[in-house]
Amino acid sequence: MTAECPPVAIIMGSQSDWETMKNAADTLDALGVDYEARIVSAHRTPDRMYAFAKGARDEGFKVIIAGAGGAAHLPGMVASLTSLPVFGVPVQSKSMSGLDSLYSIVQMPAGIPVGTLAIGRAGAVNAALLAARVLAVYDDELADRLDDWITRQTASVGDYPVDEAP
Ligand code: RP5
Repeated sequence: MTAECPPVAIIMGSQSDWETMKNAADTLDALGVDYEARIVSAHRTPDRMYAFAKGARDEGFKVIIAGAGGAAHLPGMVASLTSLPVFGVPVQSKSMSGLDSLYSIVQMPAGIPVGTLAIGRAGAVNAALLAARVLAVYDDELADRLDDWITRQTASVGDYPVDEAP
């Protein structure tokens, strides 16, 4: 018996991207959405990337979150090889603070869509929330969990600023 494929694939170009992409994984955990995280590099493991992207729909994935930094071709290349929705997370690079990653991911030519998020942690969290919102279109229980998440976030915002511990 084969285990059921989780709905979300979180892929990244390098082990070094995990620190950022773990924020997407943690967010999906909080929402009770299953995922699988894999290292898939457009440049260092092009055959792995091709096999993953071509097979992702048949494997059972519904949404792909792809994080990469620098010359960040991974989200665009994967989007060119699958009809699944792809959300791209620009990982903050050392040399250009992630602007290189952002421009590499966001400037897709017409016809190959990548939903591009913010650089770094915010992008990873929001990619997970967007993936969950896509899945929640046909999943009322997940929609309820998303509503609860939003309610908790709202409740966590204080009315007045306080001094934080040094
Ligand atoms: C990209 O190159 C990866 O997505 C990563 O953000 C960046 C640097 O990779 P490492 O040299 O840290 O493996 O392909």
